[in-house]
Amino acid sequence: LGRRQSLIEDARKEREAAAVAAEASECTDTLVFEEKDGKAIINLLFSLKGNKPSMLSRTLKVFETFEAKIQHLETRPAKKVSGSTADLEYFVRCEVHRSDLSTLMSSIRRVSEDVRSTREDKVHWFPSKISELDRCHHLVTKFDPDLDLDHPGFSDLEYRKRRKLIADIAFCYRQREVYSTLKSLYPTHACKEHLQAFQLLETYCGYSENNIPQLQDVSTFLKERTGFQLRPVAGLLSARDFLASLAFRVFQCTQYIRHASSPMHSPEPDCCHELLGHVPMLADKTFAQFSQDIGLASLGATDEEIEKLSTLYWFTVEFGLCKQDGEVKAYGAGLLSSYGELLHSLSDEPEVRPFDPDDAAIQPYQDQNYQSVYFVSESFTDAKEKLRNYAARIKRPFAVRYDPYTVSIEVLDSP
Ligand code: HBI
Ligand code: NLE
Ligand code: FE
Repeated sequence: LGRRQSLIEDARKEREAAAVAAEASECTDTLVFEEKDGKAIINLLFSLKGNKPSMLSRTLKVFETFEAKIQHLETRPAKKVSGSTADLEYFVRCEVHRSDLSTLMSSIRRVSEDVRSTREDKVHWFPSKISELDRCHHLVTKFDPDLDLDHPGFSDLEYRKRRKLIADIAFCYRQREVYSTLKSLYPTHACKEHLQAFQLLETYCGYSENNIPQLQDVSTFLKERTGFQLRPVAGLLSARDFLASLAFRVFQCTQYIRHASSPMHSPEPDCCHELLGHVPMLADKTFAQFSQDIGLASLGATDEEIEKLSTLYWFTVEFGLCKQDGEVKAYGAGLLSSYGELLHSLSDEPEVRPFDPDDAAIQPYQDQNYQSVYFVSESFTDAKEKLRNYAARIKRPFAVRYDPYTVSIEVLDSP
């Protein structure tokens, strides 16, 4: 008991540290208005501590200390925030070394109040160059076996050590069970696009029950088929970051394997899920386009829209069914990587509705166990058209276009 208590205590401390770190990186990422040669331009709003005029010079001193070049300074009537006594707020536009940004921010927070970026009032930062996906690194910690007390592997120290090491041949054993059971179900349960790509992956990419292929080899294969590439990720990302990657045809792949106690279903993504569920589907042209379209629709979207798009993603890319030659087959990766749920989804237990983005985007779901509702599409082409129609109705003050030549996002009609 004492041991468990101290594990819980350690986990709490780590979680707190992670939250502080996440907040720190979050605020500087979203702050930057423009970035050039290691310098960042930021737009800040703050009010004075205790509404004392003398605090203004204290705050400006901080900018001086960091050699931040103030390009614009303005006093404005404060927006009334509850609990705040400030009647004025200050707007500063300045240029600062990117590496000083987070210390500058924490120093300003110490001497003034309600420090925020004007960006927070507008749209969310989103990547516009493929290299900026380096900034899409915000992990959702809820499935981390080191932090989540309910994680099936939480009290299994050996497992947690393995998760940290990630690649280990000892993993092959469970892989074999998952692999061979799923493979025997695919001919009757998987859509034909999956079957075809799976065959190719076995022939050319080292897919087999005794081998977990290298991410790079699989990525090269996909790139030749549909331009999708794989990139390693440590765990569950925020929906915003995960979807942004899809806009560039980049798929973020976990590399650890599910806990051996539940081979037939894992609540979180693992390498079985990515390699057996997602990769074969991403080898299909129409499906690849569908995936990128969701990603493009997510760029700069509001939190509400992200929630809807991620729900749409859930009921299509993860748990979608489709009609093929008069039968219903699975194309969702969450089904194709879980033999428990693959059987369940095509049994007569769950409710099955025709795919309609407006309906699917607001359907409540849980991510711990099998789904109770699935959506069935007429075809990928039909699903893609319906999604495009849905995305076109999302209100954004700009439009985005993906330029495949430069692998970057063009923003049109920027405000
Ligand atoms: N992160 N690594 C990873 N893999 C996923 O499949 C994933 C994610 N973050 C969010 C997410 N999926 C879902 O919220 C989607 O609905 C977007
Ligand atoms: N339930 C899936 C599986 O067991 O492979 C993973 C789903 C990830 C969203
Ligand atoms: Fe997935």
